[in-house]
Amino acid sequence: MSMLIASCILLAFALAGLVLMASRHRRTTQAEIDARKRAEVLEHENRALGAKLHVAVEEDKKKVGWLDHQEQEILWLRAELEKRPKITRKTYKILTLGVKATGKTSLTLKWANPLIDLGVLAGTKIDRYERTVSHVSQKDVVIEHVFEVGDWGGEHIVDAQQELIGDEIHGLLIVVDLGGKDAKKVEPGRIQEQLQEFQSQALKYFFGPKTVASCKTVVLFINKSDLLSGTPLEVEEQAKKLYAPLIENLMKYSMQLDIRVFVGSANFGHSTHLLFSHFVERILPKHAYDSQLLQRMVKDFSEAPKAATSEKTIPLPAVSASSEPPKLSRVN
Ligand SMILES: Nc1nc2c(ncn2[C@@H]2O[C@H](COP(=O)(O)OP(=O)(O)OP(=O)(O)O)[C@@H](O)[C@H]2O)c(=O)[nH]1
Ligand SMILES: [Mg+2]
Repeated sequence: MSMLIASCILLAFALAGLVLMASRHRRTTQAEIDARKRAEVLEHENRALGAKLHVAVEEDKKKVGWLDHQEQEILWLRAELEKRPKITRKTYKILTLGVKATGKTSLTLKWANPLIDLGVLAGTKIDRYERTVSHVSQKDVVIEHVFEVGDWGGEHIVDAQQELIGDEIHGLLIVVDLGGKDAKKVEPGRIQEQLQEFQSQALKYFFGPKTVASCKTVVLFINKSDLLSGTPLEVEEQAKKLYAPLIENLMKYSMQLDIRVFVGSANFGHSTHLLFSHFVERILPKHAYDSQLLQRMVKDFSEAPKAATSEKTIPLPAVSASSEPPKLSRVN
């Protein structure tokens, strides 16, 4: 009996062992399957990453090649720039002054850029404009010759005088008129006012030693000639007669300074283009002409009315050089 019980117990133990082993075997197999699956997934991911890495490496190579190319191009451009002539600027200063609303701004804009549409102009304090006049090559340097025009408002005539006295200026444009802002006819009272403003004591103050030394030309522009009637020659005569005392006072300086009188109209563009040619002729050294400027000057002189060109003109130089069209730009 006890033998039987012992055998049963042994059998039970053996059975339990077998069940345990079977269960362990099953778990091991499942883990193996899972591990294999994970390995497969990882292998797949690895292949995908490998492909991506390959693309990235190829792109990197391309970028390195592109950067190399860019660097080559930069070096080439730098070398080209080095070969190009350097540009330096030579500036000539022209000052515009006169009492309020004589048409200084209208005139400045017109002579510096004849195609401008004047529109409505507000009173000025000071405006500065730059106009490129010519480009001339000298060895490996291109010199850009520029007119810098200072347009002082009539209310700031004292500041304008200060600049005239203190700075080196190359041209002076005094603008007087024949009538006020919206005048329909000549206004003698206004002319008297301006004759007073530029009486001989004041001119003495204007034409100090510094001005005499640096200023190449003084232009008196009698503006608003459209308020007079008659032929251009008659209008010029009448306007000059009205401003005879001022012209006489100015002419006292004609031994030291080049003095020129123009009669015209900023609004109608009468005589305005002559100002440019005149300033070029008087201010710009002859070696500073380029072919385009020369052409323009020849054209202006051939078109100029007889009265305006009756005075002796300086012969134009024969220069050949290329240049861009003149530009007018407002400074600041
Ligand atoms: N009839 C006539 N009017 C002109 C002429 N030129 C300018 N004007 C007028 O005069 C007024 C003043 O012109 P501006 O060019 O502003 O004069 P300005 O001398 O610059 O004036 P401020 O800067 O205030 O000293 C404007 O109403 C112009 O239309 C002209 O040739 N004929
Ligand atoms: Mg003005």
